[in-house]
Amino acid sequence: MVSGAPPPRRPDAGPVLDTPAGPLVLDPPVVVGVLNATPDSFWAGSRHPDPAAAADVARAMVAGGARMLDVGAESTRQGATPVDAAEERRRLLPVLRAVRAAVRVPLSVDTTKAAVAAAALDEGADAVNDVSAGRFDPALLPLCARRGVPVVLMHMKGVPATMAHEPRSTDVVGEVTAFLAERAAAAEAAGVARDAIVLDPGIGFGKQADESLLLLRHLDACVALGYPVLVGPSRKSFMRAVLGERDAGGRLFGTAAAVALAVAAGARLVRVHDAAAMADVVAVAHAIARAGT
Ligand code: HH2
Repeated sequence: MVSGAPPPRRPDAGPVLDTPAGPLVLDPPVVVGVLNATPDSFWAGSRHPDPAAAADVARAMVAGGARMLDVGAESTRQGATPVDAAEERRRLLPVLRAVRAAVRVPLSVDTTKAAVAAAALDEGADAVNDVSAGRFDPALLPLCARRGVPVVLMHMKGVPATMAHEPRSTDVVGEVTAFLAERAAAAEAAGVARDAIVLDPGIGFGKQADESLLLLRHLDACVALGYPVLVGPSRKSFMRAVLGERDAGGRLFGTAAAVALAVAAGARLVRVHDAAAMADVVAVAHAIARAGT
């Protein structure tokens, strides 16, 4: 039987993000390709510190269906050593420049530091992806407000260096949704436009594997906050709970499962390492979720 109406969506759930590169329509959901200008990101296949090689990867991701790219220069993997703003800029800017020259899609910069974000916006980045949701650097949200760019606000418990040892939550879904609502309010109080805010439950960030599974299972609770939701399950270690102790290289199909279910639950953006493969997954999952509506 074909069911009637699609699941109710709040009218303010923002189907478009306005970026300096142009409007980014979030329906169908957007594949965000990950490009890391790092020597130490958790998935070796995402490390592209050489600008020319990064530009080639960016072109290939866009040709494969990525409609946005996220460029970072500081790993946030569990146990990562933090880098200072000068080192982060030194890694990031040549890669960002090369990627900007190579593709037209919106680029976000994956950083928690206002100084790095400002330099990236000056080099042509269009959005900021802050895994600390504006908590690590109080200048970051006001910067996004002044520059009029979208910002991704992500939930993380603790800091990357120690987050593997965070205590379990008794209600991870409630905790994450309350946090995201509070950070969205903080962003709006800092002057960020409501329709420039994207929320992310932060898969793997200071969570046990089963907590990440629960957050994906109940992604509708994040979607119900009324902002576009981004999820980043790509190749992450929460899949160990299901797939066993294989490394990130063995988690492509597990990623596909997480991406498909996230799209069915209403995710508007998926941040992934394998853009072309996940573009197909998103397209089919979205078509199934919308069939008959
Ligand atoms: N995950 C990573 C980094 N940034 N940003 C958002 N908004 N959501 C995520 O899930 C997310 C993120 C970790 O992935 P990656 O960048 O590939 O690894 P590393 O931090 O080791 O560079």
